[in-house]
Amino acid sequence: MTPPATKPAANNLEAFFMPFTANRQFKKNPRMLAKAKGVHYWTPEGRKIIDGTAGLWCVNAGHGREEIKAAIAKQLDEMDYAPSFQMGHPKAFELAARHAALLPGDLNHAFYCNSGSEAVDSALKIALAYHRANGQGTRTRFVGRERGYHGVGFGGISVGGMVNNRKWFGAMLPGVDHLPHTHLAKNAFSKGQPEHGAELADALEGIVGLHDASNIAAVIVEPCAGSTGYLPPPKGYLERLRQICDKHGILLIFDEVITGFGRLGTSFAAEKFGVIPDLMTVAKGISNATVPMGGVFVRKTVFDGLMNGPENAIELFHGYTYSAHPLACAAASAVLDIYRDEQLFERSAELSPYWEAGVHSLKGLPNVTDIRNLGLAAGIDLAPKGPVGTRGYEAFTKAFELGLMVRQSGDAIAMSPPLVIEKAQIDEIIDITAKTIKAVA
Ligand code: PXG
Repeated sequence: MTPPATKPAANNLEAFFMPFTANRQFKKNPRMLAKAKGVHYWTPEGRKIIDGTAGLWCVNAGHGREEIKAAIAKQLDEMDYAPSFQMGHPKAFELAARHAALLPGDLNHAFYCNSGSEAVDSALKIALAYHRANGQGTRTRFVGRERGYHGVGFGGISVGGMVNNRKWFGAMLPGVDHLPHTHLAKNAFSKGQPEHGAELADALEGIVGLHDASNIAAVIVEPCAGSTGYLPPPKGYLERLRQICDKHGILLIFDEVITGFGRLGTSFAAEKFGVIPDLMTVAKGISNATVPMGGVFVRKTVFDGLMNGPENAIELFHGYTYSAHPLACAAASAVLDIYRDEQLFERSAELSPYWEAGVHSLKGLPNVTDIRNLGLAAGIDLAPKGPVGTRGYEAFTKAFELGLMVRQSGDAIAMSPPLVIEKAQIDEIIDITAKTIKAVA
């Protein structure tokens, strides 16, 4: 059948199967967004909402950037699509060279895909292929972390540590262990990196003791856990993880889908903490969320390790139809220009103390049991009220009603405004958050 001539009524919400949403509840009382510019959204009725979360942690340079629009339009005029399998187009190579120049240490190769979930699956596969190419094909196990979020592919949920994202889906990757999460009660209300918990990284030694390093391919962690409600790494934790991985020849993967591209006041968390992973996954801010894009940044040693067969052999049997899509590459390159010209990573660092003071001013409000921050993001824990997530959901909907977009994870709310936010707008976010917390008491 050809598509029907008539369009369905504009208010027919039935057909769209919404992701990560209570479909029936939403469709009874929808929250719609119709327009975005700068750090604001507007509802179809014209109500203005301040974007406290940069969309879903992704619109780092703010909404409606003309420069990105122009770059995408120009690319669309020139060439809409080109394959990247045994073919190439200049923008992909240019973008990879620019990313390599931005990356810390010897991370200097870029593999592209279309989302964070794909980036994670790609990184896990690159790790396996690398070990096999180097005569260590027994290294097939992965280590993730409790409360980790690595997207929704089967690889990502296997190494991830969010129970609701795992419990429905049965079969997962075999051979995965999890480090303990780093949320310690004694670190409550820490400003920036918490003092306690570096020793939690030592659990990796236990896992090595159980399976032997010769069976372990890689460890994957978010340098600062995002989705679970924002957990900055304890001081010394990432350094310790790096040391243990080095000692045992285990690859370290940083999932920087949220921390990449300025969120922590540096290009990447790897730069901020001075800890260089072997592989880094990115998405979101890479294209300012205009065209879907993800990537895996690969250290020279890992890339070189894969380049050791005959020259006519494909080194990695992996890729996507839309790997390095020309529109995504054009957008990502324009985004890099904005980050550079407007010094947005530096701006994020400069605003961080103001942001920190703002979010910690919420201490003492009813039911606030912890506040965490690092860079331009924060997590606020609220004491549960009845089933887990009840108060969190109330806070999320109340904030939206009061004109602020936040994220909810259980009974925590997370915020991560666009890096172009002004101080007065931070004040507004804090003010509405305070009103929200009081309203859900
Ligand atoms: N890794 C990390 C660290 C992420 O935060 C992904 C991978 C997956 O990316 P894609 O592009 O496949 O969604 C993510 C995504 C939230 C929220 O509310 C977080 C994400 C996505 C949607 C909502 O915290 N992170």
